[in-house]
Order: sequence, then C-alpha cells, then structure tokens
Amino acid sequence: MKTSTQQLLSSLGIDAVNSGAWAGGALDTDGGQRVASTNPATGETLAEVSLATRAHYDQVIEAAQAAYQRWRMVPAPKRGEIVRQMGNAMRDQKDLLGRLVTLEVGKILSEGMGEVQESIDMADLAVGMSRQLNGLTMHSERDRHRMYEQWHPLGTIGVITAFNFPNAVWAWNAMVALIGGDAVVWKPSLKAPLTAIATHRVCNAVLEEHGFGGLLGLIIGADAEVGEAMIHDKRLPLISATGSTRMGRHVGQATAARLARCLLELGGNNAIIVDPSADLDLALRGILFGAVGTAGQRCTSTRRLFLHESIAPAFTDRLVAAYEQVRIGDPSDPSTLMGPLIDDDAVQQYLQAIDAIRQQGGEILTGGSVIDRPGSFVRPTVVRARPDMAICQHETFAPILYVFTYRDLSQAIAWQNDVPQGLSSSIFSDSFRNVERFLSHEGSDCGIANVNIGTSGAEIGGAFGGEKETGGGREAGSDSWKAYMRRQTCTLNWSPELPLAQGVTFEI
Ligand code: UN1
Repeated sequence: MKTSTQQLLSSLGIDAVNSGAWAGGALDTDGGQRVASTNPATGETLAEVSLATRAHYDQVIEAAQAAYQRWRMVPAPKRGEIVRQMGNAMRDQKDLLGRLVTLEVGKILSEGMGEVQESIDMADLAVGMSRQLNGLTMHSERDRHRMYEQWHPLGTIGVITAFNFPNAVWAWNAMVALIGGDAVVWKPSLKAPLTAIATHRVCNAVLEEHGFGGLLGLIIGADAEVGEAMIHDKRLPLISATGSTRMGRHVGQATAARLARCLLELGGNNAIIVDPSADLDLALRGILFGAVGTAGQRCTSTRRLFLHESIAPAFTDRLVAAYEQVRIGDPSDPSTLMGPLIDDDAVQQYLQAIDAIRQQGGEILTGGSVIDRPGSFVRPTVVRARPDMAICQHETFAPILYVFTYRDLSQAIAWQNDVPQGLSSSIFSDSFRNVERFLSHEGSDCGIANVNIGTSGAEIGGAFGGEKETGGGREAGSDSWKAYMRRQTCTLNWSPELPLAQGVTFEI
C-alpha cells in the first residue's frame, strides 16, 4: 500500500483493524468476524473491521437512548449550534474525508469532495431548520379555546446506508434528526465501513466536547446479526433505509409489523427525454454526467434515454463518440471521469445485464465489456433498446444506458413512467409547452422532475426521494424534518365552561 494511503487513513484515525461498534468511543469487538475494506480501483485491502455482534448492538442503542434523554431537552437552536460545529469539523476534514470516499468506493475525486460538501451543506441547512421547527396554529370552534401543533423529538433513529454515498446519506438523516432532538444509530454498508468510521469520529468529537458522546452510534455488522435486530427493535421508532428495493421491501414489512415508521430511499430507473427543441450540447453533457458519473452507481443515475426521432440518429452518434472519450481509470487522478464499480459482484451484475440485453434484442453501440486491469473496471455502455425489453425495467447499478426513439411526447412520458421505480426524471427542451406538460399531473410520475438538468446531482435544499418502488420517503431539505419528529395537536381551554366539539352535549 502506498504511504500516502496509510497517512490518509491514520490522519482520520483508521487503524489496520478497527472496531465495528462505536458509542461515543470504540467498543471492544476484538475476536469478532472481520471484513476487509478494499480499494475497488486496485483490489488492495485498505484496513479491516472486526464486526459488531448483537451484544455490541445493544450497548450502542443503550448509550444512544441515555444520551437522548438529555439531548431532547436541549433547546433546538442550541442543538443547531452543535450541528453547526459538526459542519465546521467536516469542513476542516473535507479534503481527507473526500479522498477516503474516493479510495474506498472508487468515485472520482471531484465527486468524493462533492459528497462531503453535501454533508456540510446538510449541516448548514439543519442549523437553519433548528430555528424553524414550526407548528401551525388553528382557530378553535369553541369559545376561549386555542389549538396548535407542536413537534417533539421522536427518539433514537436507525439509519441504514448503502455503499454509494457512504458519507452524505447518513448526514441527510443525522443532521436533521439531531436538530430535531433525536439520537441516531447508523448501520453503514459493509462495503464502505472506513468512511463511516472516519465520519463518525469527526462528528462524534464535537458531541463529546459538549458532553453528548453516545448520541451518535455506529454499528458495523452483518445484516442477519445487527440489521435484523435494528429493523425489529421497538426502541427505534423510525428506520431510515437507503438501498435496493428488495432490502426496502423487507425493512418496510418489518417496521409495518411493529407499526413503526420507515423512510425508504430505494431503487431508481431514471430517464431523460430530449425533445426536438432541446439545446443538444447541454443535453449531451447532462446525459453523460447522469449516466457515466459515479460509474452509474447513484440511485439517481440516468438509465434510460428517450430521443425524439428527428434528432435520434445524429445525437446517438454524438453520444457514442462522447462515451468513447470518457477517461476511465484511477479515480484519484483529477483527469479521470469514471472510476471502477464497487466490487466484483457489481462487475458480474453488469455482465449479466449485458447478456440479458443481447438475448432480448438490444444492440450494444459502445461498451459492454470488462476492462482488463486490476480493480473492478467496466466500459460505459450505450444500448439501442426496444420498449419491450424486460431488462430495462430493472435497476442495474452500473453505467448502462438504454436509448429509445419516440415520435410524440405523450409516448415518451408514458414509457418513462412505465417502470416500477419512480425516483428521478428530466426533460431537455426549450419548448415551454413540452416542459409544462412534462411537469403537469399527466407528466413525470417521479419524486424528482428536472428541466435542462440531468437526473442526478440534486441539491440538498429540496426534499429527496421517489414514488412507487423507490419507497415514497423524503429526506434532506424542505419539510423532510417532519419525518424525524412527532406531531402533537394541543387544544387549550381558558374559558370557565367545558363546551364539547361538534355541538355535542353531555350533562348530568
Ligand atoms: C444516492 O445515490 O443514493 O442527487 C443519492 C444525487 C445525490 C444523491 C444521490 N445528491 O445524485
């Protein structure tokens, strides 16, 4: 391993073997089963984590519960002040954390830095929210009565995250939950445990300074051991989970069975429509970032492209030419545009999709193969697809783009919506009518609908999430904080009488 890698890891407090359970400080998980975190660009091991067991899990939850009892009584703007300091701590460490994201999950450096920036932005947003956890007031129908809503903390929140945003998706949840007065226990992906440990350490240090060690818990363990414990745990009133639709269905059922809440951010199958009026240079860049960025491993990655028949032939040629110029390689080299997939399993899934595409009559215009070098590298792929190809209904977490040709916009919108997922969507158009149609009730059915922007790279200020099999959850900005708090409706009587609502009388 290069010395600079070792330096980076040790600057962030990562050892050769790390604890998988953190409640304030690290718990002793020695002797537990170990997982190695590997650099997907080289296959080399970065460090190991000794996994947490059910007993460690209980310790982490108990510490969070205890810290929560005190934290919920801290005034929200003061909680915001501590979150502000957390944001600054991440600012100070942005370069190191961003480089670690690149090392551990293989996204290019600019995206690794962007991811940490997304967490910093979340902290800033949450600081503002901490002064705006506002409830409504209502006019009571009764004389000298007052009604209002107030928002209380919910408790300890379980957060399950995927490998592809190993830092920011936790921050979407944690920053908001913290200002809301909650504790947070995080179960990160076993494919990105080091980023989780480093992120936890940076943010926890701020809490420790204020006497709230344990409020943020981290539990790195097997799904069967700690994941199952988490989703069935009555002490956790909300499970926020990001990952596959299969995982989300399981989490949804487990939380429904105990009537707890869940917030799901699952698969996407995001499409871009390009109409004849579109600025095609802009569209090309938007498609390329959406489909090739993060090697197609964002939930918001562009997977389907609908081109109007009048522009399709020439534009497809330009797209293929652009794909062939994408610099693939070491993600920490600033000139690289596409790094590796996360691991060999992901490469196998890519290859299976390529097989299915061929069998189902798709024509591979570029890509479709593995790159012969160490690490999990594949070629970004453009497919001329047919609307009836079953594979196009699935989210393959890889850089594969299905291109379709359409005649009229209603057909393109219908095709776009005709998938089980409903996360993100875009239209490139300079036609006011087409844009408004795309955004209307009969337009995109997704949680995110963009114009002249690709499907990925959403800002944190908006509510993030999608419909149908994407799970319906909303995280990050807007009024998403409500998911992390409980609403209480209060009716106060300051009259000497006891009038009943709806005119009911009940007198002895
Ligand atoms: C994800 O892929 O799980 O909109 C999250 C985006 C990012 C977040 C993606 N801000 O692409």
